Amino acid sequence: MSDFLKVSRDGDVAIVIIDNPPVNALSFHVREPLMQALVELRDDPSVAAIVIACADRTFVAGADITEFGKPVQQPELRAIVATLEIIAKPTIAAIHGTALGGGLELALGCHFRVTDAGAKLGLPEVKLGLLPGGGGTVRLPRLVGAVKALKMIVSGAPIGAEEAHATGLVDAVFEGDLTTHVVNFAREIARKGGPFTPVRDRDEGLKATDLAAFDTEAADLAKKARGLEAPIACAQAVRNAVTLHFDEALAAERALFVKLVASDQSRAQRHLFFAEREAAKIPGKDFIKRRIARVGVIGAGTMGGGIAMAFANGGYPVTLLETSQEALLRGLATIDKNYAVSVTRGSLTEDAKRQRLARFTGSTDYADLADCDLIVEAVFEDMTVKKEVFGRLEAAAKPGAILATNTSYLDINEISASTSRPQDVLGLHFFSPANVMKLLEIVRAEKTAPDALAAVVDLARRIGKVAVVVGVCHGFVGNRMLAARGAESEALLLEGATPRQVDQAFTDFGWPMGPFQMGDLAGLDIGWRNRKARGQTAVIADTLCEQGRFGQKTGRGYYLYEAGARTAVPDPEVEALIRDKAAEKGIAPRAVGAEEIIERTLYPLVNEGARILEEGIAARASDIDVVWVNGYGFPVGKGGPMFWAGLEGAAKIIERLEYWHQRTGRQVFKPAPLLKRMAETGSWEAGE
Ligand code: 3H9
Repeated sequence: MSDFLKVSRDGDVAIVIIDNPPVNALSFHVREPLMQALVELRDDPSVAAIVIACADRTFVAGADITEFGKPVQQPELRAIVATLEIIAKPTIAAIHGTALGGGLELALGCHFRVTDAGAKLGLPEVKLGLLPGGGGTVRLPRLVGAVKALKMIVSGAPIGAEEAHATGLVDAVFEGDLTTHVVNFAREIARKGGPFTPVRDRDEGLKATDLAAFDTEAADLAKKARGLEAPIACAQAVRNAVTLHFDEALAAERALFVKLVASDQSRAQRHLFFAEREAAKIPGKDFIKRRIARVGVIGAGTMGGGIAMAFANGGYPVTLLETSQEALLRGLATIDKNYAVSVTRGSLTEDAKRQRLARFTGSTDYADLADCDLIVEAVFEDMTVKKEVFGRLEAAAKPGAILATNTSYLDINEISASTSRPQDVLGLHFFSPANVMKLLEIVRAEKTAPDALAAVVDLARRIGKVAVVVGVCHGFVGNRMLAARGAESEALLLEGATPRQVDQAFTDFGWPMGPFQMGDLAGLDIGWRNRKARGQTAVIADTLCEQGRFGQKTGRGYYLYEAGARTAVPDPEVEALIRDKAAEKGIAPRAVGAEEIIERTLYPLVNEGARILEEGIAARASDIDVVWVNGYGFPVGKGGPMFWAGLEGAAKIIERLEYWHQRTGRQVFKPAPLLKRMAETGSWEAGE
C-alpha cells in the first residue's frame, strides 16, 4: 500500500505491517496509509480478523518525536485509535521488540495484544516532558488498574512480556515465530465469534479503585518530580480516567498534552533525547572498529572497583590488577559486598550476582593483562605514577590493545607521548560511583587512532553508559566547567550569602543539591589536596579542612550531619567562621539574592562551555548538555547549560557577565566570543 506500510493476507486474516525504520515511529507517512488500511479492512467482508505488526527489529516505538512542535498533520494517532477500537471484527496487536508510547497506545486500540517472550511495553512519554497523548492514560488503567498504570506512566519504565501478561495488558505470550502464532490466535478468536469488547468499555476494575490509596501513591510520586510538570500531569490524567467519563478523560488528556508539548521543559527533554544519541556519533566513523572482548582494570580502589563492575555488569570478563595480594582481596571483597547490597535491595538476583562475580579474575602480575583488548588504569592521580603504569603496560599489553587512563585532570597527550604507541592511548573518565553513574567522558588525545575511539564509544553503549567524546584540556568538559561554576563560591560566602542560601538557590533551580552540599558529599579534602598540589588557596574551604571538617564522612563540613545521616544541618560555627574571614578581608556583609547567586555561578558555567566549544574540546553544544545532565545533575527540564542559555537569553547573560566582570575584574566573567555570536544568531553552531 505504501513504502511504509503493507497489508498481507493469510486466508481471512489480514496482517498490516508497519515498516518505518529504524523504530517504526508513527510518522505522518505511516499514519496516513494506516488509517486508510484500517478503514478498508473494516469494510472488507472477506476479512475476519485484523493483525497489526511491524517489520524489522521492533513494534512501534512511539510517535515520531521529530514531528513535535511542528503543525499537526491529520490523521492524528487519536483518530486512528478511535477508528480501530470500534471495528466489529477482532483486532490484534502482534508485539515484538518494544511497544512504547504511541506504539502501545495503538496496541491499546486493539481488542487483543500478543507478544513474543522478549517484548517490552511502556509509556515513556514522561521522559520527554510529556504524557501519553493518544489515550494511553485513559486506556491503560482499564487493563492493569489505576495504581499500576500510575506507576508505569509516571516512571516511564517499560515492563516485560511476562509481567504485562500477569497484569492483563497482554493476552498471550508466544515462544517461537510470532507471526505464525498470531495468525492462529486471530483465526481462533474470529471462529469463536464476538462481540469483542474494546478497551474503552472495560472499566469494571476501575470502578473499584481505592481513590485514597491512589492519591497517597500519586503524592509520593509527585514529591520526586522536583519541579517537573510532566509527572504531575501524568498522575492527574490517570486520576481522570478513574473519576471522569471515558470521553471527558480523553479530552482532559489531550488538553494536558497540548500544554506540555509546547512547554520549555518538554522542548528541553526532547533536545536531550536527540543530544544523547548525537553525542555517540563520531564524524568520519566509517572504519572497522577494534574488537574488545576482554578488559583489564588497574587499581581495585573505589574508582577501579566501580569501573571493573561497570564492565562486568555489561557482560565483559575483567582482569583486575593490584599491587599486592592484600589490596586485591580487599578490592574484590568490596565488589562482592556491593553486589550483595544490590541483592538485598532486590535489584539483583543471587544468580546474576554469581554470574557477575564469575567474570572477575584477580591478579598482581602485569603479564596477566596480555589477553586484554582494553586496559583502563585507575591508579593515584599523579603524572609520575600514571607514566610508570603506562611504561609497564607497553611491555605487558598486546599490540593493538587500547590503553586508557581514568584521569580526571591530567594531560593525556603527555601520558600518550611517554609511550611508543600513542595511537592506542585515550582517556575514559568515569564518574563515581562508576558502576552507577551513566556518564562517560571519552577523551580523544592528539594521536588517538579513530578505530580505537570508535571501539570504546561502542563499548560504552554496550555497558549502558552515555558517552561523550571530548578533547584534552584541564578537567575536560565537566570538571573544567565545574571549576568555573565554583569559582565564585567563596566570594559569595564572604560577601554575605550562607552555604544554605546558595544551596537553596540551586535546588530551587532544579538541581538535586547545591555546591556546598555536593562538596560535603564528595569530601572537601579532595579539593583541598588538588588546590595544594596546584599552589592554590580557598580561605573558607581550606580552614574547614584544617579543622578536620571534610564533609559527610567526618560528620562536619559546610554543614553538620548527625551520625550516619545525610541531612545537612546549618552550623552557626561555620557561619561565624565565614563572618570572621570576611572581616579579616575588610568585606562588609550584605544581602545576596538568589538571582545574584545564579548569575555568578551558572552564567560563568555557560561562558566556560562557550570557550570549550570555541576550542573544539566539545564537538557540539548538545554534547556539553549531555555531560552536565548525566554527570552533574543539571536539571533535565532545563536541557543542560547550553540549551538553558538559549532559554535564558544569551544577550542577558552577556550583559550580566559584563557587569560582574567590570565589578570584580575576574576572568571567569569575561564573555566568550562564541557567547556573543550566540546572542546575535540564536545558535551555538552559527558561523561554523
Ligand atoms: C509519544 O509516543 C507520544 C504519544 O503518546 C502521543 C502522540 C500524539 N521518533 O535509541 P536508538 C531514532 S512520544 C523519532 O539509538 P535503540 C533515534 O533518534 C514517543 N525518532 O535505538 C535514533 O536516530 P539516529 C514515545 C526516534 O535500539 C534511532 O531512532 N516513545 C524515535 O538503542 C535509533 O534509536 C519513546 O519515547 C521516535 N519515537 O533503542 C521511545 N525513537 O540513528 C523513544 C527512536 O538518527 N525511543 N528514534 O540517531 C527509544 O526509547 C529507543 O529509541 C528504543 C530503541 C528503545 C525504541
